[in-house]
Amino acid sequence: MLDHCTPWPAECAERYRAAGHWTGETFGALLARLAAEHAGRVAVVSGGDRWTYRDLDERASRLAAGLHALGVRPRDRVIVQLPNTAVFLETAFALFRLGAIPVFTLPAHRSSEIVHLARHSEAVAYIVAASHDGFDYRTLARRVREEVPGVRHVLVADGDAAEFTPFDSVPVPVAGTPEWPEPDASDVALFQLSGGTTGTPKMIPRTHDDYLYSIRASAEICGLTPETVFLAALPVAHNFPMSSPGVFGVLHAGGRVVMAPHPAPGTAFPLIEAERVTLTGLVPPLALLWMETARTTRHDLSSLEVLQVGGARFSDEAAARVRPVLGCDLQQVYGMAEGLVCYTRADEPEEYRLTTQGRPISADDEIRVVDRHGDDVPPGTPGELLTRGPYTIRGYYRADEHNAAAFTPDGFYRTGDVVRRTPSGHLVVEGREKDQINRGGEKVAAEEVENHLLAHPAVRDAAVVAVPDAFLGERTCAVVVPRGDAPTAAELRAFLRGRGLAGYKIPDRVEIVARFPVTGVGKISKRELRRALAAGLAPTA
Ligand code: OOB
Repeated sequence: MLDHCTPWPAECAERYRAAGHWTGETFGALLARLAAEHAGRVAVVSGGDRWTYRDLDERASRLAAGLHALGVRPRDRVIVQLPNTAVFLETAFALFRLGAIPVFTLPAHRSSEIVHLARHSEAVAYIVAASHDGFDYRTLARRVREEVPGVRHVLVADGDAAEFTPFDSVPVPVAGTPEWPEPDASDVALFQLSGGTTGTPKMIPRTHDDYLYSIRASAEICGLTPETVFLAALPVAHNFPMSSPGVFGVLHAGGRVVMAPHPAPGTAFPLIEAERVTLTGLVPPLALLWMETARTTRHDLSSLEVLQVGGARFSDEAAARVRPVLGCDLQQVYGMAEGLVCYTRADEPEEYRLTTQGRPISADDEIRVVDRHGDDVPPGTPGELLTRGPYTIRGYYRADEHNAAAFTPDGFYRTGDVVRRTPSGHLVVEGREKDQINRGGEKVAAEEVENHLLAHPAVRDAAVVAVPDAFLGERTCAVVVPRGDAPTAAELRAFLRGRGLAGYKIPDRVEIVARFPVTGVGKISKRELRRALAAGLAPTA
C-alpha cells in the first residue's frame, strides 16, 4: 500500500477476500469489462456529449497514456477539481488506469484548501476546468503552481488554456501496450476528503478493493440495472454522488449517467424530462427546494422512481412529503467519506424509510453505539457511533496524531455522530459530538475557520458554532472577541475570502462579544454559545 496509509490487519483483509467483498478487480479493469459488456450503450450524457462505454474506455486509455508521456507515474498524486462533466469520468478512469491517485476536491474549494492538499499530498499535477459557475480556475491554478512548485503540470480540461496544458495537447501515444505495471487492487485508488473537525482538511485513502466493494454492494441494494438513468446533481467529487451508488455504481450496473452542471430545478428538471431520469440524489435543502418547485413545474418528472436524500438529517415531515409531491420513492442515505454507508431499502415498511437513516451496506460492517466513556449503551439509547468494516478506513493519510484520536486502538472509526439504533438495526441520527457544522450537507470544520479568523489583527479570539436554520438545517456563526476596535462582519468575510477559503465556509453570521462563556476548566463553552445564539441573543457573558 502507498506509504503513510494504514492498511487493514492481515486477518481482516483475508476475511474480506474470503467473503467475496474484495475481488481484486481494479477500476481500470472494471471499465475494460464494462466496455466489453455494454460497448455501444450510452454511459454518460453531458452537455452536448453522449459517450458510449467504448468511448469512455478509449478516452480513458488515451489520456492515461498521455499523462504517462507527460511524466505522471503510478502512485503520483494528482489534484482533480472538475465540475460535473463527462470529462470528470474520463479523468478519473485515466488516473485509475495509470495507477496515479486522484485527490478529488470540490469545485467550491479555493486556494486555502487546494494549496494545502497539493502540499500535503505532494501532488505532481492539478487538473481543472477553465471556468465554472463564473469562477476562473486558471487564476487559482496560477496561485497553486506558485505556492507549490512540486505541481509540475496544470491540465485544463476545456476552453482556452493559456499557459497551461490543454487536454487536447496531451501527447497522443502510439498504439501498443502501456509501459507501466497494472495497479494492485489492494492499493490506494483515490483520495476522498473528510468533512473534518481540525484546522486542515484530511485525506481519506480508498483502495480499489474497498471502494469497489461499497460501489458494487450499493448498486445491488439500490436495485440498479442497465435501465437506470442517474442524474448526477450534487458535485460528483463527493462520496455520495460518486459511490453511493452514484456515478460509479450506475456505470457498474451498465446504466447511464446524466451530468447536471447545477443541482437547481431550473437545470435539473429539463434534464430529468429529456433523459427520462429514474434516480437521483440530493442533500436535504435541495430536496426541499425541488419539492417546492415541483408543485408548479411544467416539466414532466414522471420517470423519476427514487430520490435519495443524504449528507445531513432529512426531517421526518419533509420525508413524508416526497412521494405525494414528487411521485417517487424516498431512499435515505447516511454515509461518510471515511467509509460506512447506510441505506433504507425499497422493500422495507414505510416507517423505516421515512423515519430512519437506514442500515449498513454490509453484514461485515461492525457498529457500536457508545457513551462518553466508550462503553456500549443499551439498545435504543443514543450514543456515539463507532464503526469498522470492509470499506471503512483505518486511518487518514499522513495524520498519525489525528488518527490516534479519530480511531480506537482496535480500529473503529469514531464518527462523532450521535445515533440511536432501532431493534431492526436501523440507525436514526440524533445529533453530533464533533466540532463541525453541517450546512445542508456541506461540512465545515469549526477549527479551520477559527484559525483563519485568528489571523486577523483585530481578532483576539474566535469560536465558530452552528445555529439552527429552517432551510439548511444549520448555518455557521462566528463569535469573535475583538482586539481594539471590533471588525465588521463584512470586513471579516472579505478577509476570509482573501485567504482563499471556500465560499461555503464563510460564516453566515458574525457576533462580536466581550468574552466567551467558559466551562468549569476555563475552555470556551460552545454548548453555552449555541444556546445563547439559538435564543437570538448575542452572548455577552
Ligand atoms: C456524506 O459524507 P461526508 O463525509 O460529507 O459527511 C459525513 C457526515 C456524517 O458523519 C454525518 O455527520 C453527516 O455527514 N451525514 C448525515 C447523513 N448523511 C451524512 N447526518 C444525518 N443524516 C444523514 N442522512 O455526507 C455522505 C457520504 C456518502 C453517502 C451519503 C452521505
